[in-house]
Amino acid sequence: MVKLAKFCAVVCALIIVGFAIPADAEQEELQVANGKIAFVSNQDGNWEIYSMEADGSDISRLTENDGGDFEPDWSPDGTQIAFRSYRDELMADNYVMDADGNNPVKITDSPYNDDRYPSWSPDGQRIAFTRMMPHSSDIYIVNPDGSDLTKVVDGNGEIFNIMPTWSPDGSEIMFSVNLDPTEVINEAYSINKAAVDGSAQQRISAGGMNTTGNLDWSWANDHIAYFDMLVWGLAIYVVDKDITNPEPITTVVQDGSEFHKYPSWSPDGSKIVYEGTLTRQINSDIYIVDVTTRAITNLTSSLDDNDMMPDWQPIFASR
Ligand SMILES: [Ca+2]
Ligand SMILES: [Ca+2]
Ligand SMILES: [Ca+2]
Ligand SMILES: [Ca+2]
Repeated sequence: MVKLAKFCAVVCALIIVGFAIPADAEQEELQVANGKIAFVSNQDGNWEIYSMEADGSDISRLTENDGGDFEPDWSPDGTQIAFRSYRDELMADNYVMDADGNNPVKITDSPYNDDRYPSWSPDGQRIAFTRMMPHSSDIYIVNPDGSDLTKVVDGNGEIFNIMPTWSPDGSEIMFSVNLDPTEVINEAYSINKAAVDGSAQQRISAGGMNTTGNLDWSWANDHIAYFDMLVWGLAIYVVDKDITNPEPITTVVQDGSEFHKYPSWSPDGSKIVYEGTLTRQINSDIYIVDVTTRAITNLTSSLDDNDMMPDWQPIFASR
């Protein structure tokens, strides 16, 4: 009996291990990890996009031209970056380039409109963005090669719909709605959601949420990071996808001198990188906050210029 039990223990273990290893290995290969951070800086005189390691080291310039380059957003496989640029026109268009800055391609072309806030879908097949007009803005979705441009949310000449972010399953977009840009009172702003074809649009924020956007929906933990305008200051908040129970992640001195904005989740959902200007600081830096411990790290304290609009690169590592 003892021998049989031993034999069974060995064989059963082999069977379990035999089946378990390939399945686990496959899952581990698909594990998303935190890569580099892309950001915008004027350290070389013009607004350019840079990348750096998540500890602030190894800064490398990815764009070099006389027009402003803004709002980098990594593709979900971490190989490309979508961004807004004024390199060709007075009114910005959206572009896609490789992670090292090579092969920039213009994907929108609107001579009389600013195209802003490009946001990559989780499957990498589509990019949502905002087309600004004098009194409103619309949300469009386009392929990363510029084909198949589709308007999905219409501001009807009176509503600003800005900064789209995608749900983890890619079926919905969430965006910030601003009824009147001159109005900074609660009810002027809301967070809305729609299916990717623009149908089923609904307001999901309760009255009183005072956000101008910068929404970033985590595909790891299904929560949304955004900034909230407190009294004379901006702080980073996290909220569940139904926009209930907002939780402050950073705190600011509420004297109008401290601003935290442009939050971007780490791909593993544990941290948020953001643009911060602190009291008595004359230029902005890139900060990381650990969502659990609230520990804060300044990645660009050595850079005497404005460092802003960070976005965290997803990479896929087998552990
Ligand atoms: Ca530039
Ligand atoms: Ca992003
Ligand atoms: Ca344009
Ligand atoms: Ca700085």
